Amino acid sequence: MSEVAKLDRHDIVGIVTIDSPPVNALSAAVRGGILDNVKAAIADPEIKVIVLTCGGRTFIAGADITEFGKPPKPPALNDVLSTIENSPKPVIAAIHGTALGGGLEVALACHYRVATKDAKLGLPEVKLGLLPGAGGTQRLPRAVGPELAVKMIVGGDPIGAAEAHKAGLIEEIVEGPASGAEAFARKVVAENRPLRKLRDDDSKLAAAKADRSIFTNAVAAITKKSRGLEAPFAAADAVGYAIDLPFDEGLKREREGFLKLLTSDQSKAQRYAFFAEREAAKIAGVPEGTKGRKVDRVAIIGAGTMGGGIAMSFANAGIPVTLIETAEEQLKRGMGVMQKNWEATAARGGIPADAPAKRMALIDGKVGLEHVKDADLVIEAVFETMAVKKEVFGKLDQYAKPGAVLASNTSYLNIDAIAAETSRPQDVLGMHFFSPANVMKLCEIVRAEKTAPDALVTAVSIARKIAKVPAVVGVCDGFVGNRMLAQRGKQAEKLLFEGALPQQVDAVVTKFGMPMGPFAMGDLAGLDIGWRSRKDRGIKSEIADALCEAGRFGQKTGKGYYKYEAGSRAPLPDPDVEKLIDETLAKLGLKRRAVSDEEILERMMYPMINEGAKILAEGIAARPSDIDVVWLYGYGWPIYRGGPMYWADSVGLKHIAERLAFYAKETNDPSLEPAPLLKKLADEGKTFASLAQGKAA
Ligand code: T1G
Repeated sequence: MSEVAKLDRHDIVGIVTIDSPPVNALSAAVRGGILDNVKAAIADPEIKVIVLTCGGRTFIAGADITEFGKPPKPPALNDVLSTIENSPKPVIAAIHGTALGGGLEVALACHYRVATKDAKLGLPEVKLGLLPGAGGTQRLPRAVGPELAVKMIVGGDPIGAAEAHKAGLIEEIVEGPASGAEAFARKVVAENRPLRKLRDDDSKLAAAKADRSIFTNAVAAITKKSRGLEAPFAAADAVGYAIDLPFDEGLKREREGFLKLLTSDQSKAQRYAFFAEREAAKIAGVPEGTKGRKVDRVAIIGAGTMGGGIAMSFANAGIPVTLIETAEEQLKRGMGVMQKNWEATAARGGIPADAPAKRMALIDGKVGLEHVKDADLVIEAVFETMAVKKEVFGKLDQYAKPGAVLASNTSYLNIDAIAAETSRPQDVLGMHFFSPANVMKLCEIVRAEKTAPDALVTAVSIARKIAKVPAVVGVCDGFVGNRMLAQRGKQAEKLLFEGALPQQVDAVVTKFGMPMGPFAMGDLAGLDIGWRSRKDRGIKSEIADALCEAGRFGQKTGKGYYKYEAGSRAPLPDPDVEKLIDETLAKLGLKRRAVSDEEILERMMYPMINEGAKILAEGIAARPSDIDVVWLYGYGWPIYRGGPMYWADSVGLKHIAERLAFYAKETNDPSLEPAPLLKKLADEGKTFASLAQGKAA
C-alpha cells in the first residue's frame, strides 16, 4: 500500500488522493502511488469514474527536482500518463493550488480537468532550463491552441483558473476541489460523456497548420526576452512538433529535447538557482521553528523613489501601508507617482483595471512620524546620510509600538550605529530594497549585532510575502551586492586609464549576460553622485571628474560616458569621450594599450568573486549560494550561469586565483591578490560549493 496515495470509493466514484508534502512533487513514490491506485480503480467493477486529487496545499507541483541527475526510478511518468489516458473509465483531475510542470501534464492526460477559483496552472520548466518532458508540449497546444500554449510553455508563467476555463483547459471552476470534482464526475457518467483524449483532438491546431505564422509570431514575441537562454527556443521547437508531426512522433521528439536540456550546463545552473533562492530564506544560526512577529500594517517613512516603490510592493500584496512624509506636498507627489505607475501597468493589462484604485486605497498618507504608532513593521527610506537616519530612528523609538520591527532601507550605512540610536536594538535591522523597489526582486535583510532572531524571521517572511527574494547579510560597507560591485567598478575605471573604452568594457559584460555594463549603469544612476562624494572625500578620478566638469552627468544630461538621443535611453558611443580620455591620459603621461576582451572579462568578474570570498570568510554571507541569490535577483546575473560563486566553481578556483595574482602584479594592484579563503580552496582543489550544506550545494 502506498504511503503517499490512496483510493476511496463513494459508490460509483473512485477518488485517488495523493498526499506527499510539501508540494506533492512527482517523486518515484508518488508516480507509483498514482499508477497503482488508478489501476485499482480501473479494476474495481463498482467504480464508473475516477477523480485524481491531492491533499495538502496544492495539486502536483511538478516532477521532483531533487531526483534530477540521479538514476531514474520506475515507473516512468509517461507510463503513468498513458495508463490514465487509456483508462476505460473517465479520469478527472481535481486541481487546487498550483498544477505545475509534470503536475499539469498529469492533468492533461486525464479526460477532464476542474479547478478551484484560486488555482494556477502552468508549465514553468523553461525556468529550470528544461522543457515539459511528459507530453505537455503536445497536449497543451491541443487543449488551448498554439498561441496560449507558446506563451505558457516558452514564457513559463502560469495562468489562473478563470483564464484556463475560458481557454478550455478546465471544464469547470469548482469548490473543494475533490467534492466539486466528484459532482462533476457524476455528471460525466450521467450524461455519458466521451473518454476525451487530447492526443486525438487536433482541432485547435488547424489554424496554425494552415498558417504557421500564427505559431512563429507567438514564439518571436516571447523569445524577445530569452537572450542567451537555450530552453525557451528548444521548448518552442517542441510546441512546433505538435503542429507539424503526429502525436507519438511529437512525443518522441519532445522527450529527446527534454533529455538534451536535462544534462545541459544551463539547466544545472537554473536548478541550482531554484534551490539557492529557497535556501537563502533559511536563516543560518536562527533556531528551527522560530516564529516571526505578526505584520498587519506597515509604515514606510519617505515617499520618494525608494519609499514609494516599497509602499507599492506591500500594497501589491494587499498589506495596508501608512506612508509618512515630512510635508503634504512631498506626500502628494509620492502618492501621485504610485497612482501613475499602477495606471500605466493596468493600461498594459499587467494588472486588472480596478487594481490601481484598490491598491491606492490601501495606502494611508500621513505627515509626521507619530503616525507609525499602529505599524508592526516600519521601513525607513529617507535621505542616505547617517545623521538623518539616526534622527529618524531616535524618533521611531518614541513613537513605534513595542515589538514593531524597525528597518532601514539604507544601501550601505552601518545598521549597528542606527540601532544604537534606539532603546530597542533587538528590533532593528536593514531591509535593503533595490531600485525600482516595486520591480526588483532582491531584498538584502541586514542582520545587525543585536537583531533578535524573531525580528529576522519576520523580515524574511514578509519579504517573501511581498514576492521579494530575501537574502540575509551582515553589516559592512555595501553589505554583499554593492560591496562586490564596487570592486568591479574600480577595475572598470582602471581599464579606461589603460586603454579600454567604455563601450568595449560594457560590451564584454553584456555579452557575458549581464543586462548592462558598468559605464551604462553609471550613466543611468548619474555620474554626479560619485563626483560629489569624491569631492567631499578629496579623492580624484580624472576621467570621471573631467566628464562631470564638462557637465556630462549621464542620462539625466543626455551625455555621460555615452551620448543619448532625445527621448532615448540607448547608450551611443561618443567620440568626444574618447577624445576626453586621450587628453586626460596625455596630461597624466599615460599611454593607451590594446586591452583584450578576455582580460576585461577576467578583471570584471574575478575581483567580485575575490570580494565574495572575503564576504564569506567574514561571515557577512552565510553561504556562497546566498551571494549568488543577491546577484541573480539584485543585479540581473544571467540565471543560466547560476550566480558569481557558482560560476567561479565552474571556471575553477585555481585558475581564478592564478589570474588574480597575475593582474595584481601586472597592474601593481595589491587589492587583486587572491583572498585567503579563495587561495585555500584553490590550493586544496575545492569549490565554494564545498563550503555549503543543503540542496543548493
Ligand atoms: N520538486 C522538489 N521540491 C520542490 C518542488 C519540486 N518540483 N517544488 C517545490 N519544492 C520544495 C521547495 O524546494 C521547498 O522545499 C518546498 O517545496 C516549498 O517550496 C516532467 C520535468 C510549487 C509554486 O518548476 O514553483 O515538472 O525549502 O518554498 O513558495 O515536464 O515551489 O521547504 O525544503 O517554493 O509556496 C516543474 C517549482 C518541475 C515548480 C510553491 N515544476 N516549485 O511555492 O513554496 S520540472 C516547477 C514552485 C517538471 C516535467 C518537468 C514552488 C511552488 P524546502 P516553496 P511556495
